[in-house]
This record gives sequence, structure tokens and C-alpha cells, in this order.
Amino acid sequence: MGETHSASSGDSDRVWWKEAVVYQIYPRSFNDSDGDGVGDIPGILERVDYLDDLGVDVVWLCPVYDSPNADNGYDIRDYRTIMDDLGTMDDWEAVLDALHDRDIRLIMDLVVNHTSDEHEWFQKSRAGDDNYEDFYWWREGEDADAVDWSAAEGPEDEAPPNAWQSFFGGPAWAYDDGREEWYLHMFDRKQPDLNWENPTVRAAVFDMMEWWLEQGIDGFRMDVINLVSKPDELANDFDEPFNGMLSQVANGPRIHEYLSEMNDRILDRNLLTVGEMLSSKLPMDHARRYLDPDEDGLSMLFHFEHMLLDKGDTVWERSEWSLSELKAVFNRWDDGLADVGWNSLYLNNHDQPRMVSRFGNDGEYRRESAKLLGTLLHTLRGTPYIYQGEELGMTNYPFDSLDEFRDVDTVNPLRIAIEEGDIDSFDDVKAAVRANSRDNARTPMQWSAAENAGFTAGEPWIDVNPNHEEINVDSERSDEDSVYHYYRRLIRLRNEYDVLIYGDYEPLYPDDDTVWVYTRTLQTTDREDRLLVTLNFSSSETTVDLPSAVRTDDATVLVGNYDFDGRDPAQERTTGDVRLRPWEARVYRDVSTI
Ligand code: TEU
Repeated sequence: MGETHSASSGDSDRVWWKEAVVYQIYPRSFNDSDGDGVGDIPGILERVDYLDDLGVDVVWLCPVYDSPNADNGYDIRDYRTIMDDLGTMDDWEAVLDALHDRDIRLIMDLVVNHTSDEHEWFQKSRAGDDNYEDFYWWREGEDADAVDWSAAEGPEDEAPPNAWQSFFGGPAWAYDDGREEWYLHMFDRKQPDLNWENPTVRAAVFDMMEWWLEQGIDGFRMDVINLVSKPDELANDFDEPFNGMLSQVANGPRIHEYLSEMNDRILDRNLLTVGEMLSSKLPMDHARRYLDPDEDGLSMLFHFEHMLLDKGDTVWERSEWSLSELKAVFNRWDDGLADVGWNSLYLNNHDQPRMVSRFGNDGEYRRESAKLLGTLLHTLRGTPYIYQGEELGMTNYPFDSLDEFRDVDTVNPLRIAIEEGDIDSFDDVKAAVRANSRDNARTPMQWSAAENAGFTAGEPWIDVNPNHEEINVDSERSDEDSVYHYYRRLIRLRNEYDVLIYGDYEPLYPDDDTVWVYTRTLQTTDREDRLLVTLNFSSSETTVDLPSAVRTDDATVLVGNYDFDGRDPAQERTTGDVRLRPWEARVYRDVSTI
């Protein structure tokens, strides 16, 4: 039995973003208004009422800034202009106003670990302009004969400054003929890393953040923000992935100094700020400092621990995950942040496969398991993040050939591995790439059963999932029993029941690989409100034998993903045995007077 993870839920800890549900929009794939095959900002405007009906409180908008699109907008050419494909600043303002009119807040993606190589700062830096010389990580190369790494580019006798490998395949350094130096790019070569050591860089970033806040936004999602402080040595570690790049850079030496400077200058408790923290295992002491209002002061962070359970070292490798491991991650994080900080809750986003294909069952029990995972996200302690289409139970795409992929993080590493003979062909690794690719999340939102799922009147930039004929907004909305309506109910319950937000979390049976069972408990002066959540993560029936401490006669079912066909679900709980059907989720509630 787990121990109770408690935290004070006094009024001073109450803040709107703990009570919110966030909806993530990947604009290229959301809704295309002008038939060019790319989702756009006017397309979002057309769907604001959809978001309002769903009941979400915040929209997180992935990058919409001017960009040459080497990484779908995560390579920014101008932070203060909107990308042509997506619309104009006026279109953006119309969306902001429409959201605010409906009490939906807007947070923007802040991508400041790197810019595009087409950003003016990089152009000037590359040209050796005095004011921009140190805006990026420029280094001399190494003597190619003296080191055992190399790159296909650069002068013949030179090797890159170190052996780091880019997350997107190949060396993490590119050679610039003009400067005759190498620049660091942890991601694509078109995404040079900004040098945060330089105070002028930090000032420029903070000015830009201020400018966006002046436009009226409600916060930021901060892209790989824990990578901005690099150690001077830029040391190799050949025992680590990417030859040490990630382990050396993640949570680097000056990271808390930089973020607390940002906190002092820009942040405010009333903003929602969520930092993406790329790390193989983010240490809890760093996490707590990121979130402590007296230090870095972010509202929340995204760690990757549950996302790494089934990942191999490359996009064509996988490993097995188990429910007990998944629970252990969430239990550790609930406990670790119980007194300082607040958890974000997500099972997919634009970089991850679809959750129902990954943690649920996207065949016979697609609908049940999508609802079960939704139940989990809305009843754990933290703020749920819904990724577009999750509320429909959208699934992975049945990729069949390499040309169907668009993502640099899939295509580039595969191309290099095939060239270098690490793999023979795409067909040899198809199953794993299919399961892993970020493109699973990026196929267009499925609005209807019409051609291209009603996403575009033109040719979509990435294929639409053929299952849109069955899984789409129209059919989900017309069916009261759909995943969509279940999500609406879950979101509304969070508005009604404080225990869902502020209640303590106590996991039961942490080692069980079939069921996830926990209670949420909130004590006020005169009563105790308690929820019992029982989730069956399997396609067979199972029985949970409840400990006597959680058996009562007064339980009612608050929400569940099955009908009861005349049976009395509360009765089952009294006797101590809860029988759960395949992928069944049930939330019981009882209230006692103290
Ligand atoms: O992602 C960080 C990142 O590297 C991972 O999410 C990566 O996609 C995953 O480990 C799979 O390999 C952020 C953005 O969310 C992502 O879309 C960008 O590509 C990346 O940063 C660079 O800005």
C-alpha cells in the first residue's frame, strides 16, 4: 500500500491554473481555412466554439511565428511575426479575443533554446557583427587526426569541436564557411543554439517575452527550457546517448540562475508557465527548484519519464512498458511535488504517438480505453493537458512507407542509418517506427467523415488517418456515449468537485500490473470528501479486492465508462470486491461528516 501524498490545500495554494484543463493545438494539423492543405489561425477561429463546448480553460498554441519550417515552426526566424502559411497578427488577435470572450486563456510556445539559422541574430552572428558575435555557440574545430570523431563537412583536416550527436541525427555541429567556425545545434542544423551565457541574449529573450505578454497572453509553454545552460567544457561522454550531449546539457550549471532571473523580471504567479524539461530522468531536486515560487517560479513542468518507458535509443527501437512502471513514475512525481510545485498530466502531445495506441487498446476497446486514460488524466492530482484529437480517441496512423513521414526527427535519423548501413531498409524497422514516430500526432484533426476529414479542401500536408470515417468530431458529437462526451463530463466534474483538484492522492497496489487504484481525499473543517478510482488496464475482466479502509456503504459512482445494466455498482464496493470489465474505469465518491 502506498503512503498518502498530502499537501496543504489552504486558500493560499489555490490558483487558477491548478483548476484548469489545457487543450494543445498544433496549428498545421488543426483546421485549414483556405484550402492550402496547412492548418491556420483563421481555421482555429472557426473552431473556438468547439473548444468552448468541450469546456477547456486554456489553449496552448504550438509555434505560429515566422519560420522556414525545418521543424514545423520550432525553428523561428522572427519571434514577433506570424508565419505566412498560418495567417497574420490580426488573425492571431481575433483568436485571442474570441478565446478571452469565452473565458479561455491562451498560452504561447516559447522556443528560445535555439532560433532558425535564418533569424536575423544568426545572420549577423555568422557575418561576425560585433554585437551578435557571441549570440550562438561558435567553436574552432579539432584536428581531425587527433580525435576519433568526424563530420562529412568542414575542412578536410578538421573535426567538429566535440563528438556530440544531434537529437535529429548526425553531428551536433555545422561548419560555417564564412566564419570558418562550427556552431552548435542540438536539434536540426537549421536550429542553432542560442548562447544564454551572453547577457544580451537573455535580455533580448526577456524583451520578447514581455512583448508577447503585452499582447495579452496568459503564459508560456517553454520549449526544452532546461537545456539553455551549457557547461563550458562541452565534454564528451561516450557511454551516454548522443555521446553525452543530453547528460551534459540537461539542467546545466547556470540554469537556475537564468530561470530565476526570468522569474524576477517577467514571471508572475497568475501566468501559466510550463517548462519542457528534456532529461533521461529529471532529478527531483532540480524539478522542485524549477517550480519553487522563490526560485525559478514556473507553474508546472513536463518531464519525460513516462514517455521514455517504451522508447528505444533510436526511432526504430522500442522497449516494453508495464503498468507498475507507469504508476511508479506518476507516484514518484505526485510525492516529489506534493509540498512544492504542481504536476502537469499528459499522455501524448505533438511529439508523441497517440496515447490510445500506446497505453490503451486501439482495436476492440479503443473507446473504452480512451475513456479510461481520460479518467486517469482528469482524476490524478495535477493539471490535465489534452492534445487535439485525444478527446475523439484518435489513434496512430498506419504508416506503410518512408515517404509518408514528414518529421525531421523520423526522416533524418532513418536516412542516415540506412546510408551508414545501421539498418537495411525501412521495411526492417517499420513496426517500431510506426509505433514511435512523432508524425502519429501530426496527422490532421478529424472533423468529419468527409474527404480529408473536413480538415482541408485542398491537399493535406500530411495524410489524414483513414479511420476518420469512423472517428471524427461529427460522429462523436452526435453520440452521447462517445469519448468526446465523456471528456466533456470529466472536465465539468473538475469544476464541480474540489477534491479532484486539491485532494490528496493515495495509490493502492502499486505493484499490480493490471489495475491502477487510488483515492483522492479532501478534508475541510466539517467533512471529508473522498474519491476512489479503479482502472482496469487490460482487455479481460478483473476483480479488485478493496482494503477495508476504503469500503463504505455510502459510495456512489461519479463517473465511469460502462453502463451498469441495472446492477448496483455501489453495492459491489461495499462487499469489498470491485469487478471491472475490460478497460473499465470507475470513480466512486463518498462524503462523510467529521
Ligand atoms: O521537443 C523536445 C524534444 O527533443 C523531444 O520532444 C523529441 O521530439 C522527442 O524526444 C522525440 O525524439 C521540443 C518540441 O516539442 C519539438 O517539437 C521540437 O522539435 C524540439 O523541442 C525542438 O524545438
